[in-house]
Amino acid sequence: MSEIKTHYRNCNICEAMCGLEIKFQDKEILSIKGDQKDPFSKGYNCPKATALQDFYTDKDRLKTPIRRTATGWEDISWDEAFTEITEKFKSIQNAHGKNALAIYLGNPNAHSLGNVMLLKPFSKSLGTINRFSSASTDQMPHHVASTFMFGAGMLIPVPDIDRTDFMLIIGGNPVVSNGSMMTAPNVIGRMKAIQKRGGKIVVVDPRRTRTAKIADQHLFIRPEKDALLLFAMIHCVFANKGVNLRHLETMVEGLNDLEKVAETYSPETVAEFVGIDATSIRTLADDMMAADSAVCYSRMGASTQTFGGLCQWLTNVLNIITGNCDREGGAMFPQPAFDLLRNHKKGHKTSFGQHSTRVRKLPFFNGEFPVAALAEEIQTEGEGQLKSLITVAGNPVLSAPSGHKLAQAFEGLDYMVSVDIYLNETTKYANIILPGTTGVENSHFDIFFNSFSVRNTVKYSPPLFEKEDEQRSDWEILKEISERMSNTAIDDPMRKITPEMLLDMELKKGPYGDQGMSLEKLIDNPHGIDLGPLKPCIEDRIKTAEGKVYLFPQVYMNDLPRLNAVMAKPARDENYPFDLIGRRLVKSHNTWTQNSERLVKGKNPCTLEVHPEDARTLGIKKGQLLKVSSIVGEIEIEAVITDDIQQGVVSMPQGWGHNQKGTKMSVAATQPGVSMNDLTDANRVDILTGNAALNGTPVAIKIA
Ligand SMILES: Nc1nc2c(c(=O)[nH]1)N[C@H]1C(S)=C(S)[C@@H](COP(=O)(O)OP(=O)(O)OC[C@H]3O[C@@H](n4cnc5c(=O)[nH]c(N)nc54)[C@H](O)[C@@H]3O)O[C@H]1N2
Ligand SMILES: Nc1nc2c(c(=O)[nH]1)N[C@H]1C(S)=C(S)[C@@H](COP(=O)(O)OP(=O)(O)OC[C@H]3O[C@@H](n4cnc5c(=O)[nH]c(N)nc54)[C@H](O)[C@@H]3O)O[C@H]1N2
Ligand code: SF4
Ligand SMILES: [Mo]
Repeated sequence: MSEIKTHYRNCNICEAMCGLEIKFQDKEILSIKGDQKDPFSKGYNCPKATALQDFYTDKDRLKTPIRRTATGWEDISWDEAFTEITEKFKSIQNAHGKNALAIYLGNPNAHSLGNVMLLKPFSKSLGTINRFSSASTDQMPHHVASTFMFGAGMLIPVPDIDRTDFMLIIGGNPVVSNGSMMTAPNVIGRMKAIQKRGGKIVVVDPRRTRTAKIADQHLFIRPEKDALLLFAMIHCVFANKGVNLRHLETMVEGLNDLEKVAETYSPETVAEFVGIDATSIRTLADDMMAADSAVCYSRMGASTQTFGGLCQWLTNVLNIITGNCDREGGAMFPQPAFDLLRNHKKGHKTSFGQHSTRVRKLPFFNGEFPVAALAEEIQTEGEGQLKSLITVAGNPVLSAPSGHKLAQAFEGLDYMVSVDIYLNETTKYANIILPGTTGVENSHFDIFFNSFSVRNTVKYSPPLFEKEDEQRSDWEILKEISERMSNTAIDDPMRKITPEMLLDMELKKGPYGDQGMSLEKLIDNPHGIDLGPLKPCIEDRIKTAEGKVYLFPQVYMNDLPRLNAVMAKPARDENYPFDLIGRRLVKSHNTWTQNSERLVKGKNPCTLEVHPEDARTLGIKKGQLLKVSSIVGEIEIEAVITDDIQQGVVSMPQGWGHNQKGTKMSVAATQPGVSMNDLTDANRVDILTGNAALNGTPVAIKIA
């Protein structure tokens, strides 16, 4: 046995970028703890970090390619796999056109240096317009709002949580999720610090979440009514002469138009629909205006709903007109060392809506179509029908709306490939699975999450363990497919390029390049480097043609009749009288971490929360099995009775349902749960952005 050594790296499971200290001996991990010397996370980590070890040692994890045959899966060599895949892809594209091949990219791609670097050339080499990703079940409305208001989808304002005096959290549960579109390790500590310095936190959520329990105030809201609440708050700001644009005075366009429209959304007009009384709405607006600095932060609950687009726009509007955009304690723009906007020209025309999906006409944006349209694009015959698919680090059968229907669509594909570490609910439909290395076997750099971070920091993590001979990294897999699909010459210099080479170049050309930023510098600083608090920088960072901030882009104006129609409709669907919303759990991450014994052990967490009054009306007892049905499907799930959930609303976790035949996740199968996305309806989308409306799904409940 050799000596015990220490390795430092960032955890790449969620967006928080916690620094970890890993003790190891030979190829065995002895302990995983928070790295006290990480300047950003300062020793914080959540229970999922220790499971990095479990993913590494997982017996179910695939390490070499496998191929589906009539009698089961067989191991094949990498060369055989790549040869078959490229032959099949090419012949399908020859027969049905380039666009007959689709790509689906899942969430872990965003958490991988190599994948982020390779995805562009990879997509290009496949030559198809049909790319889909988990972003359209997540944060698409944020990017659309930034595109139209600030000129670039990746120019996302994030809450300056460490300096704010007032934080309004709408549809986010960062105490459990550890923050999203807000990279902030130890969010609980940062929230408590707001309160310690005399500030206030208000949570708006149909569920009394752990975040709501820590906050100073919690307001229950009816699902999908956030746009009305935000409009009413904006109404109050105008009515109270509270508009204060500060240094954005000369940049902001559209204020008068906005004022006129906001006039119609008084707190009294919207209160009944929102489920929050007019006085509370007025007080909320007053509190935000009165605070020395304030920020409204809205997340998943406000994005994955039928008005996600309007919600993210109105959130930005509220921050701007209260003088809290690009200002300390407000919503600020990070300045990462790897600047994704380095080559983004001012006034660059957005791809939003340049194309639309064949069947339902949902909008193209940022190089992709909404995943809510994937099943129909596979199943609807005719010119442009999808015949083949490659998924990379994604599990849409469990993660996308109407996932069970997507599974049926996958069954009908001519050929499917998955780049994934597990044989799971999605990859079981593939003809070939190509497993990459993961977690501690990879080098890491957070390209995306530094762009959403509440503090500018930078860190590079080398691999902890060398990969085994038979293994390949995800990026090597993507690169090989790209080279074979585009017939790259053997002596082409591009073949030699590695993610590290590109990273080093970006760091040197980036905003800290003149201060000596480079990969070498990061290797010399294994705990990471602090680049300081966020700074006002909108004049330098804005990407609109004239350097203006557009407060009221036409796309949002066009969407208002849809919002107004909500106030003319009965609140409840008689057949499906409950609103289903999702919930995240401390010990699971989306659909894929449930194969870690220490994360899943204990009581079944996949339960339906029901309000005591609703339980009484329906005669439901604690622990009883319920049948929950929606327009697209039905599941059976155990009841939990709690007044943490609003009356008329029920909540269940997302990412479960690991009980399917033909999968190989033996630990997950012992605690399978059921899939929320067997109930969510792919036809319920935010029409503006194409984002899936996962929250607010109308459901019926009865005792099973
Ligand atoms: N109802 C409902 N649905 C939701 C949500 C919700 O709140 N409610 N949330 C949505 C959100 S925010 C998201 S981001 C999506 C996520 O949607 P997806 O990205 O489709 O789902 P994940 O569970 O993240 O899938 C990750 C996949 O990557 C594989 N994997 C893990 N690590 C690696 C790796 O290093 N390399 C490779 N190649 N594969 C790897 C896993 O085995 C798994 O198959 O789900 C969405 N779906
Ligand atoms: N432990 C853990 N952490 C995670 C993940 C995980 O699966 N597990 N997933 C990661 C991913 S991919 C993401 S994108 C982030 C998401 O991070 P968050 O957005 O913080 O996480 P959610 O728990 O989805 O929070 C959504 C909240 O919106 C509420 N909600 C539902 N519908 C509505 C509505 O109509 N209006 C309002 N106002 N609220 C509503 C829900 O009750 C919930 O509290 O979390 C990340 N972190
Ligand atoms: S909060 Fe996120 S980044 Fe931090 S240890 Fe947990 S999973 Fe990893
Ligand atoms: Mo996500």
